[in-house]
Amino acid sequence: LNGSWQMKRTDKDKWLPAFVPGSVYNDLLNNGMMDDPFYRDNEYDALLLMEYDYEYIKKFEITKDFLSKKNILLRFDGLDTLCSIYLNSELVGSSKNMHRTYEYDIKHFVCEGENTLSITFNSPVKYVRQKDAEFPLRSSGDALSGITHLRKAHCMFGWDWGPKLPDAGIWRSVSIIGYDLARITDIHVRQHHKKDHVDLSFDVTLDGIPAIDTKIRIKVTSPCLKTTEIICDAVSSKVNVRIKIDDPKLWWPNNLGDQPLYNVQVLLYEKAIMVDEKFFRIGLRTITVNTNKDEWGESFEFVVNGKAFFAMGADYIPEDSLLSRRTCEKTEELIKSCKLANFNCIRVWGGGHYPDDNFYDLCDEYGMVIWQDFMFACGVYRFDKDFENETTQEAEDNIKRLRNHACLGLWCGNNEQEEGWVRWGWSSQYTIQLKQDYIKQFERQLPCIVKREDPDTFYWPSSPSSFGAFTEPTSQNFGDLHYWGVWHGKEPFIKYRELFPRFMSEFGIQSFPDIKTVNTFTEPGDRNIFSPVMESHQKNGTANEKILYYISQYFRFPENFNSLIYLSQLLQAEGMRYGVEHWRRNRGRCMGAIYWQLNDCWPVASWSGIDYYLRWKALHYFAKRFYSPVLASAFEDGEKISLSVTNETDFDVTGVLAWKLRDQYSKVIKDGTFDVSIPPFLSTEIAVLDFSQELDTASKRRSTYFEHTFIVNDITICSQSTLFVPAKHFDLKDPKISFAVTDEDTHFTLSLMSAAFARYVKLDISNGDAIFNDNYFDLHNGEVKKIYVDKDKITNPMTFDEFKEGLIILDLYNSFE
Ligand code: BMA
Repeated sequence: LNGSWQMKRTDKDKWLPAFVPGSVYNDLLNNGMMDDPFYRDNEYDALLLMEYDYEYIKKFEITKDFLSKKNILLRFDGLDTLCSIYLNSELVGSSKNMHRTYEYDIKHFVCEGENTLSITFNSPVKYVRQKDAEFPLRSSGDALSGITHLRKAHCMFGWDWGPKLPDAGIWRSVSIIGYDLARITDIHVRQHHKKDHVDLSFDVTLDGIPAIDTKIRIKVTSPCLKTTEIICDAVSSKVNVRIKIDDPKLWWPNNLGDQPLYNVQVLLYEKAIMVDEKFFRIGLRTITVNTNKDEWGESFEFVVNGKAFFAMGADYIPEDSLLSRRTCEKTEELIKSCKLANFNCIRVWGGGHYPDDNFYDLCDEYGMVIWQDFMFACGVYRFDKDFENETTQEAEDNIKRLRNHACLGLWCGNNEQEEGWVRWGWSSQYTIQLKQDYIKQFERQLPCIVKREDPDTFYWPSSPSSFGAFTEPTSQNFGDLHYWGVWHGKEPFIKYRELFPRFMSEFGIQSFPDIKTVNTFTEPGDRNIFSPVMESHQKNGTANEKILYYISQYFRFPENFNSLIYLSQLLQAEGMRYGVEHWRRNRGRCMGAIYWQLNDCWPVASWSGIDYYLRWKALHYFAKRFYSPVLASAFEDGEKISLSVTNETDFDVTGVLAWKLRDQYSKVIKDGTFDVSIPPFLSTEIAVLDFSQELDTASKRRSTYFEHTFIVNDITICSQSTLFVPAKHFDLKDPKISFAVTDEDTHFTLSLMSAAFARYVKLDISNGDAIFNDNYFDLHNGEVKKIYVDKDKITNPMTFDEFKEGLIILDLYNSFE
């Protein structure tokens, strides 16, 4: 029943054309009834539109043949949120949970010929306001009050990076299902890995009572197209089928191996006629989280196929505040960008909605292990019978939908609830009953459901947590940690180096999005961070002040608006680098660094590394380097530099670690090399170099930098410069960057040179968007740096001349006067 519908505000008469799946905002926009809520500060008018109720209507035909089916169901993959459903003017049902799928028996409501389906959506804003008045519950300070009463993506009501746009509507597919005897409702695949084969166990659930001659056929096709198949009788509504897979091709996280996927087809036959069919893919792997006692406390590490690996990635939020604007193509671009930046893990944060199937399909394909929060975040919930029932069904729906995915690594109860009870004063604000409700929900209900529906996936009560039961949720030595002293607490980046968490699941620094992104929502007069429009695209009240504060700590005062954006992105990227490199140097003790946050849901200043238009900020380019499987990093301490190599691969890495001490014109003052061989999955300190003699005056410290490169098989795999003073105090000289561009078959090649040390060289094109193989890099006088741009990574196809003309180069020296 997707496609064209009609809609109207219930207090108006005029019906408007509508599109399903979609949303109220989407339809109002398409009908010219509202302005784009992302533009300037239109958001506030859009919010007012959600004070009303909206009705959707569709007429459709039912044939005599279809009507004769014994069972006819109306299925909704997603309804947002409070609504009543009428078929031919009779109430079929109502729903109040955006995160669930609904099926209604409509056999007795449908008729032959024309039928009318109508759905009325009630104002979510009025609902939460009323609920909050009846029973006030705290939730994120940046959102409307009362939102934890409603099972609707919390961040739709506002967040510290998100607008208040609590849209409504039919956000996923609607369909009618007709069948006579049985249909497949669910398939659970479990894997038993043996020495040389994998036993797959399929639990197939059928709806209805299978007839005597009902059969199930399961076909599993390997990546090299070898099919193994079994046909068996379906004697009851629960059927177990086992298939042995010889010579299994194992699935691995990105950079640890390939992601072979097996096609699975489950077919249902009645009297030799195929009546239902399900198709999906699986990856053969075991995946769990190890929590073993050790010298520091307890480990917290993902283990795939018996191998513990260091998780590297970012926290994911909903991709679009207007759900109708999300597309498979955009999701693919996002996940591809994660792969390009060497991610192997993504945490789906609990304040949004459960992503679509295609998100998980892509994570299967690109090797992203998913830390999956249940959708509860930063607020107090009232766990009454009704809420328990809703959340049980919601958890079951989503676990069943996602549990066969290769990428699914962990279920987590919620985001920051346990921390909220322990550290944010909730215990003194709320009754003991509500505190007990927390335990009931996250330490009894959800783990029980996970154990029942997906016993092979690890359950973790909260992020962050240590032991559960309100016991030191933010301990460094147990479980995962969120750390916000840097940023919210304005601590310096080096503070990260004092932390030794077992798994860092959130830490972040804000920045402004690219100027091209800013241009999409501003008029020229708005382009000042304190203008009303820029402030309304900055949802963290004190963040602009913090960005300026951090700039003052590390950089000089920016020359203009564009330089301010550039510096804000460098701050963010450098901050994250400080943390990640340190935790990777401490691999073993720490086994994950997931920074806040991967993406944006609208154009905004935020902690994201990729903005709403999927433009990479400096952070994402930095991530590509600091998440590189083999990382050579420098730790500066006064005039000393410690060099380490971290090997997150399954093979020995042998190479040459070369270093140079250079002046600001890149003249080499001193240099050296180390032959290095690092065993798999290990981090080692290679050397500590002391330059106190060479750097005995402030002026030398301000004009000398350290460069290191790691070369494996004649290929430079890491290259980085380190300063001995904050960048603002470094005596940069005009690098007078020059370049040549050549047009190769599939890419443009840039050859860049500089007349002095050039710091953080940023490449961009004004007439499109491109992903460069490297960016925000340093140039050393006397060396040519080659940069490649795949032509297919440029958003709009362009000629060589257009590319050359559009090229923009910025560097630190040119960011201030
Ligand atoms: C974390 C997240 C979000 C928030 C972010 C930045 O705690 O869980 O709630 O957006 O901090 O403040």
